[in-house]
Amino acid sequence: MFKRRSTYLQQFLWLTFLFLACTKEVPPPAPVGPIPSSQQVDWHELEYYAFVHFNMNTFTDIEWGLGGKSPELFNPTELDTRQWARVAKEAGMKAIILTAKHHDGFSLWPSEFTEHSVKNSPWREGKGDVIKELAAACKEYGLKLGLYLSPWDRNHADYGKPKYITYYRNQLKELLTNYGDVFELWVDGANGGDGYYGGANEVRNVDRTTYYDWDSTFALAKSLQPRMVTFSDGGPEVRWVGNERGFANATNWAPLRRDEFAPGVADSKQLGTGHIDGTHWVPAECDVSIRPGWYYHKSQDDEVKSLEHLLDIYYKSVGRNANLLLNLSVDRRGLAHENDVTALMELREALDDTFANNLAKGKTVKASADRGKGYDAQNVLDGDISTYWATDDEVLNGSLEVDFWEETSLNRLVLQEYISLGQRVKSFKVEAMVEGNYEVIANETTIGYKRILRLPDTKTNKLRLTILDSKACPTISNIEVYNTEEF
Ligand code: FUL
Repeated sequence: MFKRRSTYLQQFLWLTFLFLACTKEVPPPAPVGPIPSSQQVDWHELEYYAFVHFNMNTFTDIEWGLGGKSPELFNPTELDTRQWARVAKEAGMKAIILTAKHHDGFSLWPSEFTEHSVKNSPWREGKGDVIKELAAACKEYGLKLGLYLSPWDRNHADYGKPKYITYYRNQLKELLTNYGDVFELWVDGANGGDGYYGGANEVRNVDRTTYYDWDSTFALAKSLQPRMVTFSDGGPEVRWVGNERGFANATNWAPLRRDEFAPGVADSKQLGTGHIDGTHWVPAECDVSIRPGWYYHKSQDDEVKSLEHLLDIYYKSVGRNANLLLNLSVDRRGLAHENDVTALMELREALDDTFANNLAKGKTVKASADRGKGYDAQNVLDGDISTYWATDDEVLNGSLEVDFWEETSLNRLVLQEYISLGQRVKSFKVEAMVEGNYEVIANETTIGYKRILRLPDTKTNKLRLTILDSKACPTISNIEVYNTEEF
């Protein structure tokens, strides 16, 4: 009798222990390295958006205006920012960044601080405001608005003197106060050289690291738009990818040793990869034009990038932990050109086809180990990037095996890390089960917010992702698998 009681007691204790072990809250992994701000997390999720180069250069047929052209030349005949927004929306883009002022200094809004603007142009009899129209169109189509304000101003008489900084900041204040929410401020690296400069027609150079006092200028911008991110060669919040081809490197860290850079002072080779030991979260943005030039030139109407080229750009930007800022060269009518629109829609269709049917959805996934309750493998297939698989703190590698239950053809793999805890994975491999054995089909380095792999055409019933090395325990939030006949 006594023996029996003790068995019941033992069983009760054992079950209680198991219950507690299974339901006990496991603390999340500690963050590692720099982590993104919530604005930066939102920025990552935009992934793909439009650049629009449209300004005085559109009417003079050049890329870099010297700054001395008359505002009379700015005269679009059918300017329709709603068309830009409709095109961007239908292309699956999430925002539009417009050249409010390029290096020639012409301002697309009636700035109080210069005569070199739309207010002295024949367009809308000098009463127009392109930024205001675009802000309204973006709102109507549910897109975010971003603005490019060139620090270099080849029109302004004071460029190169301390007074110009006040002018630049006054213009910044106008743009960031009068047009509602701005999601990104785009600061170009081109600074100084020859120009009109109020009629002086000379060469003016500035010290790129000190002239603009960027710390204060960016602080002012952020005080006016706290949810906005600031872009320049080396950040502070979003960095240039180091080329204008639209390609990030396969190894791409969001962290950057930011203090080694300034707008216009950048070793572009480092920007495509970032730094494994980066001190700040400064993810890369890939800016590239759909045509050879940034501005519209009729002579380039037949040089719009092919679908194959655009897809390659997509995989080497969005697919490599960077955002894609694809430029449309709005023409002299003030419309996105038909050839650009056709190319964009082809790209959209190809992406929709490719990523329509996630073959891993609803399937099972097994991990080599997990951290406990809340961090199990199935989190990577739940379609929710706020849940993730993680291992114990001291486990820096591990694998996830997706079981398709049947032979499945595949050639695309999407992977995501839970970046709010930092970018961790240093290297990984992908294997497919072929005739009972695993065969390596990819050997790669970083993942980050998103990595998309173009895998060889593979037929398999199981796919295994193995994290080989990581800065700290891996945190994988998403796995998707596709099969496509597109490039
Ligand atoms: C460059 C500029 O000089 C080009 O004109 C263009 O605006 C491009 C996006 O950035 O640095």
